[in-house]
Amino acid sequence: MKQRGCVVWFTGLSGSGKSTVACTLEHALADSGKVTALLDGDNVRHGLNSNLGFTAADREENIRRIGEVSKLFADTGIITLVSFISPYRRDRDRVRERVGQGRFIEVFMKVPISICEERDPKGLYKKARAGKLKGFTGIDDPYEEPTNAEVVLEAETPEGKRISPEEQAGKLLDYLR
Ligand code: GGZ
Repeated sequence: MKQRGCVVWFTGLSGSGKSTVACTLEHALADSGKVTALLDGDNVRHGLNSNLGFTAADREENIRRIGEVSKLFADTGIITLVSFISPYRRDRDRVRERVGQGRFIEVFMKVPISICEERDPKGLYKKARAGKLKGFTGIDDPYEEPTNAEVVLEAETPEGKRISPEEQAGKLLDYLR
């Protein structure tokens, strides 16, 4: 039977764990025989969108193109995992409309900037704080939190216990099922 395509759209700050969870989820889906694709900065910003930077207009165009590509993938029945900051609500909502309600699953990585900054895997927060990197999301550029995300993934329980990427991906898998 043909599987039903959809777009699982991860949004959140740099360092919030979007790509890690997307990758973990992709492996779990592949293990159960699903056909998936993963779009993230590594395969899109270096190719299709290599002419775009981080101004508001460029981010908007980045998300628009990714939205169109993810729709094409989903239309062919692929479970398409998409991992970009996508800081503007309006841009995400446009993709939701294009892909179609019910096929667009917005996943909000609700991780406080303090945790993202502590992780800082590429040292970008440090650079932004030092004024060496301008327009960095969460520091001197906006991030608009989703108000209608289908799934919200947090980094810690209310008691302060860390939630692993495997646990986060598990919650998403339950939702997708
Ligand atoms: C935010 C930036 C910036 C600025 C470079 N602001 O941790 P990363 O490195 O791998 O994730 C960030 C990535 C964000 O690209 P997106 O395509 O997801 O952004 S958007 O959806 O807003 O278009 C970060 C790096 O690129 N990066 N400069 N100024 N992140």
